[in-house]
Amino acid sequence: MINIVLFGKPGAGKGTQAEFLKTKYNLTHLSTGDIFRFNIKNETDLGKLAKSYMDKGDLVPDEVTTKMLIEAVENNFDKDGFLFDGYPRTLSQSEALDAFLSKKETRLTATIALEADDKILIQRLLERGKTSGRPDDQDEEKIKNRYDEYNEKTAPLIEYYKKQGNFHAVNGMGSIEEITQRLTKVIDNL
Ligand code: B4P
Repeated sequence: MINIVLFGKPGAGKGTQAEFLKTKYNLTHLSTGDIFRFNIKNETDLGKLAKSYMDKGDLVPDEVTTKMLIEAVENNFDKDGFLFDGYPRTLSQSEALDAFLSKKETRLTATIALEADDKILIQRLLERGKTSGRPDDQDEEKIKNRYDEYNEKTAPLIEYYKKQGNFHAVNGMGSIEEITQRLTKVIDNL
């Protein structure tokens, strides 16, 4: 199995790159953001709860997110591995994922971070906000809050994964195709 975490700030291109990588490497793509948005669209209880956090640019609580992610993994053991997009985002989520994968007698193969300047990322999100209908993409204050959440809760994971020896940083600036090529090079060498 090959299990990859795509890591990065909001708008870094995790979802964009995952679309290509999941097909090339026959991986189950699990985007916690997409699963939440699916539940919001269908007005489920989980969706209503997630919406109250996501609309403000806050992270959804760990217990809720981890339970949902583990259920999604359990139901999708039919491909060559997993591409985790937007999970984990906190230390508690990383520990929960490691413990769960170890119970399943597998582990993370790599955490790959897409790195880009905040200015460029904010521009991407505001651009997407014009058409996406996502409240968290439309307002600079909410976007700023998403970056504060990232800096406080998600950035510490870089050290966590560096210590595990499976962290790879990739330049996330340039065309979508250029970035795909950089990611492919890293994955092919794992
Ligand atoms: P996510 O859905 O994960 O979204 P994201 O951080 O906005 O996006 P991503 O990095 O995937 O960017 P994308 O490719 O779309 O999270 C949304 C919210 O859900 C969170 O704020 C949180 O509330 C909640 N949530 C999700 N997971 C959670 C967790 N684990 N714990 C708690 N809460 C959680 O790219 C963005 C834009 O840039 C697109 O329009 C794209 O077209 C464009 N783009 C991408 N690459 C480009 C490039 N190279 N050049 C130009 N434009 C590019």
